[in-house]
Amino acid sequence: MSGKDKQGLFELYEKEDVERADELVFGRVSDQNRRGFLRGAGLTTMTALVGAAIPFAANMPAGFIPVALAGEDTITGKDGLTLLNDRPLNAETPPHLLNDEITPTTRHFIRNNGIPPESFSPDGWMLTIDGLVDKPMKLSIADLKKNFEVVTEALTIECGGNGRAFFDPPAKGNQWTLGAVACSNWTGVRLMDVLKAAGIKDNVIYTAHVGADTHLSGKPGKLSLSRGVPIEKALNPHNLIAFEQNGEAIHPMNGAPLRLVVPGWPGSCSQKWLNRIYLRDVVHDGPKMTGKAYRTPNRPVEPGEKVEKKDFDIIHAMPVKSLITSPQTGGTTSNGVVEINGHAWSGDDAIAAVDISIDFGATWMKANLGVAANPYAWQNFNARVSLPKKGYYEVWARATSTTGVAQPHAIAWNPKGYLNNSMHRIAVRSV
Ligand SMILES: Nc1nc2c(c(=O)[nH]1)N[C@H]1C(S)=C(S)[C@@H](COP(=O)(O)O)O[C@H]1N2
Ligand SMILES: [Mo]
Repeated sequence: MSGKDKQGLFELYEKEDVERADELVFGRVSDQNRRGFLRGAGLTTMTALVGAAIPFAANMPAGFIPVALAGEDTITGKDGLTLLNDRPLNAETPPHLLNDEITPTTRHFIRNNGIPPESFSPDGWMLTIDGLVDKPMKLSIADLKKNFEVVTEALTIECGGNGRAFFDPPAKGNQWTLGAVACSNWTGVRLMDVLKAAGIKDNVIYTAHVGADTHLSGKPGKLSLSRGVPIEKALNPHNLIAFEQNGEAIHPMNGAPLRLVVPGWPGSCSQKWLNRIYLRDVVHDGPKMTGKAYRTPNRPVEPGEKVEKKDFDIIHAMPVKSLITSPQTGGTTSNGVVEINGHAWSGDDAIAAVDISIDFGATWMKANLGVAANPYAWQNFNARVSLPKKGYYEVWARATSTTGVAQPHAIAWNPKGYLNNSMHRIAVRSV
C-alpha cells in the first residue's frame, strides 16, 4: 500500500491532491467521466460519512467534498463516535459512551480495512461453505434461519489494535485509544453447526473467511482482509454467523447483512459482509494473515526493537482487560463519593475479580463483579469509593481472569501495537 492510500480524505483534499482524492472516493476518473459522479462504493462511504442520503449526488463535481464533512464525525446510525480515518472508515467509541451492559448499535465501533460492499441487502445474499468439506453448500440467509438453530448471545468484540495510541515508540496504523471494543447482542446460527453440516474433512486445520468488501486499491477481486482460525476455535459453540445486531438488521458498517462473530479473539477474526468460509489443511494465508499482521513477537522484546518476521506468532485469544465507563474521565465530585462502573473481559476466559485503586496502585479494593450474560460477554463491575480529601485523584481498574492473569501496569511493547491491556486510569477531582 502506498503512503497515499493510507491518508484520509481530509488530508488529501487539503494537500490539493484532488484528483487522487476523487479517485479514491468516486472511483477511477476517466476523461469521459471527468466529473467523478458520486456513486457505487464511493457513494456508500460518503452517505455514511455525511449521515444522510445525497439525492443530488450525481451532480457533485470532482474535487467537491461535502461542506458537512469539515470537522464533522457524523456517521449514519452512529452516535458520538470519534472518527480516526475516513478511508477506510474507522471510528471508536469514547469510554463513557460504552457504559451500557449491552452496547447499542449506535455506539459499536467501526473498523474497516477496505471499502464496504455497495449492497447490504439480505435478499439474495449467499454464503458459500467449501474447501475441505464433504458437501460444499451455498446458503441464503433464509436457509441459515430454516436449517439451523437461531441463537442470541452478547459477545465481546475487541480490535487487536485497541490501545495502540499509547505505544511508545509509536506503532503505525489506526491510533485507537480505548474504544475499539463493544459487546452487542448478536443473533445468528452457530458456525459450528454450519461447518458440521458441510462435513469437516479429517485433514482440516484452519478456516478461511471471505467478505464482500474490496481492497482500497479498487482492484477487482482483491480482498482487504481474509483471516481464519484454527478449527478447534472455529468449533467453539459461541461463534456465530450473525444476521442481527441488537435485534435489528446489522449496521452496514458492522457487516450487514451477514457477519462472523468470533468472540475472545482479535476482532479481525470476525469477518464482516461474510460471503464465504472455506476449510483448509494449512494455516490460512489470506490478506492480513501473513507477515506481521495480527502477530506479536514470540519472545520478550525491548520497546523499539526490530523483530524479524520469523519471531512473530499469530495472535490467538485477546488478553484480560477492563474499562471504566463511568464516571467520564476528568469529572468532579462535590461530596467525595464516586460511583464507578465498567466492564471486564478476557479472551476465552471469564473474569474472576476487578480491583480498584484511588492511590496510584498502593492499595486496592474489590469491585462488585457481575456475571456474564453468557460466555464471551463482558462482565460489569461497579464500586463506590470515597475520596478522603479535596484534590486530584486517579481511579485505576485492574481485572484478573479465572486463570489468575491480571492486567499489567505498563504496555508490553510490540512492533505493531497490538494487545495493549494495561490498566485503565481515569482522572477525578474532589472539589
Ligand atoms: N470483511 C471484513 N471484515 C472485517 C474487517 C474488514 O476490514 N473487512 N475488519 C475486521 C477488524 S480488524 C475488526 S476489529 C472487526 C471490527 O468489527 P466492527 O467494525 O463491526 O466493530 O471487524 C473485522 N472484520
Ligand atoms: Mo481489528
